[in-house]
Amino acid sequence: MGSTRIVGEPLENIPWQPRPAGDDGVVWRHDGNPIIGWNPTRRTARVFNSAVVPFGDAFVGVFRADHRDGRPQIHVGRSQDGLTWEIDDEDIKWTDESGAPYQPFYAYDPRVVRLDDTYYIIWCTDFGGPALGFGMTRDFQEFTRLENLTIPFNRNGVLFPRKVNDKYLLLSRPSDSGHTPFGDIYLSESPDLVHWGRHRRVMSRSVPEWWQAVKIGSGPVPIETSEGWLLLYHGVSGPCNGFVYSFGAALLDLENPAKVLYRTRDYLLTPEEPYETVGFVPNVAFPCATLCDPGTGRLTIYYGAADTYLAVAYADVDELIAHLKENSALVPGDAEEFR
Ligand code: BMA
Repeated sequence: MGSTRIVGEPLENIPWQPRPAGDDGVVWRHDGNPIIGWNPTRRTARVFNSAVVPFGDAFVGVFRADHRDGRPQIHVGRSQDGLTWEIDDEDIKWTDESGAPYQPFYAYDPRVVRLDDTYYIIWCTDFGGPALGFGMTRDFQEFTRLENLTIPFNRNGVLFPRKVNDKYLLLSRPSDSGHTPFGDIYLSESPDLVHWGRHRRVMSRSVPEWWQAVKIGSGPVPIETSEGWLLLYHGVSGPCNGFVYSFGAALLDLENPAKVLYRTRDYLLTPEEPYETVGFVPNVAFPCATLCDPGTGRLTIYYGAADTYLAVAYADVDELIAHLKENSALVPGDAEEFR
């Protein structure tokens, strides 16, 4: 571990493989990818863009699972090693705050963040159009649905893992009702996780770097480091036959995360392997979660591949941040607060 200090609890059992000899990438793939393949449970056809967190001495996940009727739902799964998963065949059963049962019509692309002893789940939900759904659990057995975080249209949301200047912070990506040929990352703050305001545009798509020229969206929960908040995000390019989803990283100012300090000029990972380039939706690498061990700087990235598989990649936080600083390209507006 080098000079970057990472804030977080030790995670000595983090899934990990060293960079293979001859690989000079900042991010490298798990050699057993994909870790979840077609038809993982009786009801589900494909598990992909999913969230993983440490839980006790093992791991728990909230998985995007597209059912065989084609509709996505979110399911819980458990793992001892973070790589081999037992996924529930049933979707999460919610009650609302009054105790009444509630089920979203669809639910996808979950992110999970722990704040104190509560795990908050954000997903894309049906609210007369896609919007950010919100709920909580303490034990991954009982789930309480909370007020939606946004009005439509918004499909990508993630909370920071602590309050900053006494406010909860949410990154999200306002969009439209279709496949959205635009999209920037915004920050909103809240005193109570219910009322959101003081919106800021943080980062916009980047016209010169074509891999992120169509739209960008925040990925996993930002990681607090001495150099800033480390954010992985997906970037989309638009060749003639559809979108291509890659991912990169940014560092946001610790005290004012509306300010971008550095941002990858080149993608960190783009679809290359068969499980990324061939599937239900070809050419998608879509990160929704990371695990990080502050002691070693090991970073394990969970990403959906081709809207079909769940895959894992690895990085070293120190190397990633050094790479970011040396290969950064901000776009106009990035290092300011866009109001
Ligand atoms: C986005 C979301 C993601 C998906 C991606 C590629 O709009 O629906 O869940 O991975 O498209 O299909």
